[in-house]
Amino acid sequence: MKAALMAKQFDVAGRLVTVESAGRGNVNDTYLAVFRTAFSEERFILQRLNLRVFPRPEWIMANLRVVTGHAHRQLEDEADRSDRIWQLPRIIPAKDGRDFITDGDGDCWRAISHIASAHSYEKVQSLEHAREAGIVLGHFQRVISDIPAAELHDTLPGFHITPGYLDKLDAALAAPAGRQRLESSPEARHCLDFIAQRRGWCSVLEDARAAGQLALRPIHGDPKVANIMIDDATGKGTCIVDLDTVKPGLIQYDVGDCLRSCCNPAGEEAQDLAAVYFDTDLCRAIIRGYMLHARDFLTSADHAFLYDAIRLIAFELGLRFFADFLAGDIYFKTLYEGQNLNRAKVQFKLCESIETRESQIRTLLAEEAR
Ligand code: GN1
Ligand code: MG
Repeated sequence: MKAALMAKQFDVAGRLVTVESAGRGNVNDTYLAVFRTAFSEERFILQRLNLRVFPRPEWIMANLRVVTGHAHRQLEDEADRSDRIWQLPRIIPAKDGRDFITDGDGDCWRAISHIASAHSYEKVQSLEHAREAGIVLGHFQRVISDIPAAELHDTLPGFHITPGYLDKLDAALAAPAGRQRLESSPEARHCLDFIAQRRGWCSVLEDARAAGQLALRPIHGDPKVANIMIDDATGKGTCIVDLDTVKPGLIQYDVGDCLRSCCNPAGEEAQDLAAVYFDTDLCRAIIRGYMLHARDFLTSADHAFLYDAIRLIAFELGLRFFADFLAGDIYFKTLYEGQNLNRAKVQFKLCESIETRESQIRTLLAEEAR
């Protein structure tokens, strides 16, 4: 298997024991590699980068160096004052010293250290888990807050700029194959109506940014529940992984993404739409945890746009899945026909649930901001 051959190119002691598929990312392929010597074992995460989504792997790795270097120094400085041992993976270089390798097919592979004795979950497990997710996000945003924007490449231009995803949708619909996919499914036509009713509103964050109300800061970009590692021994969050989308953005993208992911107990892949809803108790727990670190750096305008962010990122992810379904599943990996349409329906159901709970959510956001 190719992953095994690639694993052997990285600089760890011992001989390869196993390489197994790990994680359920929608973009990159992820494996866990295990190496042993006569007296030790080393595990690392091996990934094949999806070059269709990330065409500049050298930028991904340069950013990863900057972010992990900065964060590791900061974590070290704060270690004595911290309520836990915070972690963050490091890059494992190839034996020839490079940060990634390219195989004969042009695929790109990189290795990062494995966070031992910790796990992440596809769905939120409890109120405590939700609170930890909020703490981890706030802590990470604070730790990376002083990385100068000029030191980070834009690895994914247009990421989280919602109106840009409308353009992608329109392009997919302009192609005969896209039109056909739409016409073949009443559910797809329903999704399109759902989007049409929210077209005018969906530039809300970009408008606020253009008007100077919201400022860019380094953000994680993808703080979904599956990227938050929980320490097996203490139940506390220990780190956030998947750092490929760290770049300057609006903190609202992160808060919205964390909440749309953690407050839907049925998860992103739910088959039963009736089980999908936005749980406001989980939302309160996350915001409470998040504010422990974020209260100090959030402006009053930041607070004012949090509700819109929660609604928007659920809508945006639904839009992204839906546009990809119409385009023929070229961005998000799928395991079955219609999976991206189903994912879109889940996010739109969640978005509706957020809309019906607007006043409750606004009230709890105001209460937890104090
Ligand atoms: C993708 O590959 P993964 O699962 O870490 C996507 C995120 C979505 C997420 C939804 C680079 O992340 O934006 O929120 O799927 N990442 C990219 O599960 O597009
Ligand atoms: Mg990701």
